[in-house]
Amino acid sequence: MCIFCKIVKGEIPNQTILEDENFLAFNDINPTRKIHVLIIPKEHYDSFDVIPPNIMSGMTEFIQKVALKLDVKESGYRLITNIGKDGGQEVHHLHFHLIGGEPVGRLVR
Ligand code: IU
Repeated sequence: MCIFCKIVKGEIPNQTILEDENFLAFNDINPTRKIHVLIIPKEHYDSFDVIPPNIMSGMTEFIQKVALKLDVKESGYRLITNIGKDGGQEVHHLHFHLIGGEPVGRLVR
């Protein structure tokens, strides 16, 4: 079973920010910004690339609630989802990184 599925089942502890029947938001174990939260569907999908489109509407609504709870709606934040090898994905259970709490900087090469 994948590590995020174990987190969903409560077999590995996490710092939960928000949870509902279908989604979970928890602090990244290795934060890169003041706020670094991972948002996942409880059901396992390897990545954004393979999720049914209808999952995204619930996910969008949930992410907006997470942003509200983190109080970053006014200041702004960045959402990232890494996909596959070139995308730098390390955990193969779909997750969005929500980072913020400070200016996160531009995407530069
Ligand atoms: P990526 O998009 O797959 O590269 O990101 C995986 C993230 O999952 C990364 O930021 C890790 O710090 C984070 N993480 C975690 O929060 N808890 C864990 O048990 C593991 C990884 I493994």
